[in-house]
Amino acid sequence: MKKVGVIMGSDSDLPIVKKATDVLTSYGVPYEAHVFSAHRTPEEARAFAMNARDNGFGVIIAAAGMAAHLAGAIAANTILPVIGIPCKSKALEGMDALLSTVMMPPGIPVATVGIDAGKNAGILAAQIIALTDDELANRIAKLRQADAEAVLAKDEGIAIRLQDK
Ligand code: RP5
Repeated sequence: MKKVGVIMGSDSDLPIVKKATDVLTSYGVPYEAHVFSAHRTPEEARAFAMNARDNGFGVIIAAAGMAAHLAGAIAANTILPVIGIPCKSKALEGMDALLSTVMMPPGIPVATVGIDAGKNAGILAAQIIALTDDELANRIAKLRQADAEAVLAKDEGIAIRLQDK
């Protein structure tokens, strides 16, 4: 199975990234995590992206906050699909990172999830790996079914909860 590359701009992004790696672990998808910054360690980020395909990666998740150029910088140096997670920071509450990540020029796409949406990034990465792995696709389908059943159980209970005082 191909690996997921999980790159964060700073270790301060770790709580968000952990939501993605927890999903990958629960699906049995291998990953490798690094701290590379588009601005502070651009050469390392570039080298990782350029070699990622040859090094057994199938998709890359890139999480960054503020002027979040990490996902775009990675995408510029690989043809692997790149998933961007815009991370919330104090001043603009993640809008800065969201726009920096999502508004890529034509030709270099970044599949951008919501602000701090690490879980969705993990699921999307697993779905991409599952394109060539039927067992993984089945595991993802089963977990989605379990999620649906949890919502159905809430539906059944909601009338009773509305009567609670
Ligand atoms: C970004 O700047 C990082 O991705 C992080 O979200 C933000 C702040 O970084 P630190 O100052 O916490 O290292 O590059």
